[in-house]
Amino acid sequence: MKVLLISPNTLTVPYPVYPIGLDYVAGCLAAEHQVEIADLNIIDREGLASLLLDFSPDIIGLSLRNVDNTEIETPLFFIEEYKELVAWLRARSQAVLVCGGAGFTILPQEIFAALDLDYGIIGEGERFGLLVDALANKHSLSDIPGLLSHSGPAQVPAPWTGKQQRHVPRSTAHYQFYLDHGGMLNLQTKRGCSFRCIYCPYPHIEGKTQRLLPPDEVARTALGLEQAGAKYFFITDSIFNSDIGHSLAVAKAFQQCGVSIPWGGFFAPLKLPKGYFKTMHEAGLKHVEFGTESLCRKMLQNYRKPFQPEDVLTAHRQALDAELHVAHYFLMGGPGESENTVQETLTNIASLNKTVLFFFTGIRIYPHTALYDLALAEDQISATTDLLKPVFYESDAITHQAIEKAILHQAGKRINWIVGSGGTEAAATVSKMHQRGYTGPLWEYLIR
Ligand code: B12
Repeated sequence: MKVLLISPNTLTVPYPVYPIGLDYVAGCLAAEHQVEIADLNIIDREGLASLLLDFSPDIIGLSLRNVDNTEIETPLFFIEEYKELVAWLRARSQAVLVCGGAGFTILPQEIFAALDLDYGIIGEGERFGLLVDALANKHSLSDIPGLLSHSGPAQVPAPWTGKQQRHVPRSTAHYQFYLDHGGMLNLQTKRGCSFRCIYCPYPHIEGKTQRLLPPDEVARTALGLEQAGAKYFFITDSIFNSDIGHSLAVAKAFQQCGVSIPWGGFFAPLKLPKGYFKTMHEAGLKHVEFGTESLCRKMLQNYRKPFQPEDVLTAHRQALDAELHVAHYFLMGGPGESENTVQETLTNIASLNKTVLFFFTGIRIYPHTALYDLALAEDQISATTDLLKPVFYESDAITHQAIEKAILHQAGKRINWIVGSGGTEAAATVSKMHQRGYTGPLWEYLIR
């Protein structure tokens, strides 16, 4: 079979993100199939039309990562673009159209209904290999877990336990766009999230139990990407330090393997062993992005975060002591948020020195979360509410506009307080810096 995998994600906020998911999808295909990857950051419509003509794929796999930008004040919604792309592909190709990806996994039925697709695969993309084999051999598709089709909905599949292999393309052309726009490629060291934060779809996307990749395998992939020109890695794990021992083992493997470029990722401000960040720093860690969400004790409890405000301050200090660049993300407006809880967070933020703060002031309601159940019980949504277009939770004690006003008031002229991802203005600055050869996430230039 000839398989064309397409990444339609051309969003440049906060910077262009390499479509790592498709490397895993390509890696699961049996050797007898031919595979091409078309990344719409690299190839334009004219190029894609030629590829469709020359390669003539039997199956097209579409990676649907982002549904929207989850920003209440400056919303972007991508489904119309995907709809247009699917119609465009249908007009030029007879190929079977299959969709998957993180965004798709959150709202599969809704996206399947909105786009003219043949199949959708919920969850990990490794099942795509089963579909391709079954279609090639005209076998029944009924026992492929998580496969959505016109003959019916699919169950959420159990975590993939078969072979999982990242296909790391050798041609530099495949990466050049990312090398020219910040030099950042990405790495996964494990799948799954066992935290229970009420608003978060990650356990649904990746599974609730953690599956760890062998550290030496991660390090070998990292070295391959470094040799292909990467200047920086982002570790895409939901929370890199949720398994402290594994994160340390990965860091050690980087050192043993000779990985020499800097890297960063998402961390939780948990209680950490002494010297944790120092060891990480020695292995190349440069940027720490803490998913702090609130500095109000009651709100952290309401969100079911596994840490307290004092843990945040300790982890922050430990990271600074290890000479790392530190950012904190805040998610405000959840159940129980009020003027008082917002003020508590803003007051406690004063203790976070030398940092960048990203504020999101509305929480998108995702299915399969405790926030969904709560919004249902509070009649904010009904069982038939279409959540494809973002619906944000409303606290009955404060509006998201009032939260934003309070943040902006407290921020004053400080440039290290950013609401959302910074929008088009930040994207333009990032793009200029990339043109001048700056690499990495770049928020470190805003640290105050
Ligand atoms: C890491 C991450 C980031 C990092 C990325 C850094 C980097 N250099 O890679 C940063 C912080 C920059 C970021 C930014 C944003 N992110 Co983000 N991010 C993630 C996260 C945690 C992991 C994504 C990832 O790479 N996973 C690892 C890879 C291997 O998995 P994968 O791509 O999902 O692919 C697997 C499957 O999905 C599937 N698959 C993928 N493609 C295909 C195709 C087919 C055909 C099939 C069958 C299967 C398949 O197979 C793969 C292997 O199993 C996810 C949440 C999550 N846990 O998934 C959010 C997530 C993807 N992000 C999200 C969003 C919204 C954003 C932003 C728009 C936020 C913002 N306002 O700035 C931006 C967009 C950036 C951009 N340019 O696209 C949302 C998307 C959902 C939505 N509402 O649209 C998610 C799901 C988080 C959430 N809110 O729930 N993000």
